[in-house]
Amino acid sequence: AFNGTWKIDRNENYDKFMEKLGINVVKRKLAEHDNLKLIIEQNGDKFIIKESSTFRTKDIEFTLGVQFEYSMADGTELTGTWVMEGETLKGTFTRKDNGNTLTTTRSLVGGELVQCYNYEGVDAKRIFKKA
Ligand code: MYR
Repeated sequence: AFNGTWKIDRNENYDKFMEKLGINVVKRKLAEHDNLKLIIEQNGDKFIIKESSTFRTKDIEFTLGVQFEYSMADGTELTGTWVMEGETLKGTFTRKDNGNTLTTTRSLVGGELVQCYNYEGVDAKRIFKKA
């Protein structure tokens, strides 16, 4: 159901979330308009995600429940896992530099892909439309 090409449509509270992560204002302004595109291919428990944005292109592979590493566009490194709960993907990641937890979910709402984020009490959303 997550399979396909998803293009960012809008953000909610993303600036405040990035500020909490410690990302400076210049990078935050660029990141608000990063034209993020995700191509998601799910095969059973295995996912391949092709991420592209104004910052970079990156392929990510993970298996549900299996820990993997991910570096954010600003270089911050995370380690964590995605699991499926019902129809929702739930991710729990730890920052390698300070040990803090970043949680995220992906779900389909009215034909859109909604990714929610939480870091240190600040919530944000990024909402994608199918290309
Ligand atoms: C994936 O499934 O796409 C890879 C793993 C994603 C982990 C969580 C991503 C958090 C990104 C936060 C962006 C902060 C702004 C630079």
